[in-house]
Amino acid sequence: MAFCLAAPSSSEALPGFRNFFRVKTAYRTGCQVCHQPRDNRLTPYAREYVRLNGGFAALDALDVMDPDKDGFPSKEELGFHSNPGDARSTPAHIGDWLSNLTPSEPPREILVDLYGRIPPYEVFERPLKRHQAQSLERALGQKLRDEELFPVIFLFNKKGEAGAPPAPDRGAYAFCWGKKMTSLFAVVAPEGTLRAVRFVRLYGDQRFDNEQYLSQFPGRTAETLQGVSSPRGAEAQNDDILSALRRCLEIMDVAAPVSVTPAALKDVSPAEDDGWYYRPRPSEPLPEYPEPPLKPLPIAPVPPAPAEEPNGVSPENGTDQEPATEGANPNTEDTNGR
Ligand SMILES: [Ca+2]
Repeated sequence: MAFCLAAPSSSEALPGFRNFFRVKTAYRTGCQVCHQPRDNRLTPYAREYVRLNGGFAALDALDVMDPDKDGFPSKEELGFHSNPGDARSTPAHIGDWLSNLTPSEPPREILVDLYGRIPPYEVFERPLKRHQAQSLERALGQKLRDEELFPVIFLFNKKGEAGAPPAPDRGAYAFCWGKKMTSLFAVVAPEGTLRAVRFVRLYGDQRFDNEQYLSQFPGRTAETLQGVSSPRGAEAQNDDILSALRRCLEIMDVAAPVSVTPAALKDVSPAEDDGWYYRPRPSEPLPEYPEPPLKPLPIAPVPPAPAEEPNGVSPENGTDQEPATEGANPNTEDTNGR
């Protein structure tokens, strides 16, 4: 069995991070705020985000900073949909970084490793509700990170296969936030036990990414993760990994339990939900940049308003204002194998 440090595609950002950032911007962005498109290295914006220990507090602090040193504070850039992580993108020349946004994807190489191919999958994206987060924190005995409030969960083998199992495998990214920042992908079988764990990115002790270590995970649950033994001398990093995985499994169980129904498989914009989510503070008026004029934003147009019923009530609930970027992506079908 091959274990590898997966080489993420140039567009990859962990989907949870991207959704988290979307709460900041109120529009969907690409991964290039935080990753260099050429080699996936962190941008100045992301390096500063990490240095500030992430979360909403870091985003707030970054508002008044200019990490890409293009002369525009991040908050101003985001107001104009320019990229605060790329000096070539400014309010006057935002570039095309918001075109061709990719949908959230599971790690392809890891799926092939686990299943022998990329199985059909659905994506479940819904922020944790406040009561869900609070009960999780009580159960875990620790606070969730801000980024963890925006889980992205993949449901495999949900449909489209003859003889597909009645309940899907579920998969999600887990992220270790610590001295050795590391990301993993965990797949859980319908009965609630781990099917496999793989590293997406591993920094620090490379002995974690071997069969001896990873073979300890199948069959375990959040409760039995502590039995996973560490490479000698790397106990602190092992604790970080197990803690991140435990939170990931608990979040998965709360956000997308095995009984999750197709009707729930809807991408919900955080702005539509209960109102407790982070909102950027009201901003001061932005200066004008008349020369050259701002181009139309390169994002998918808002779909035409639905026809009104005779009673004047829209047949849709009318709250989903998210541009249909993902559905319009020609790669979606290939990605999902549908
Ligand atoms: Ca800037």
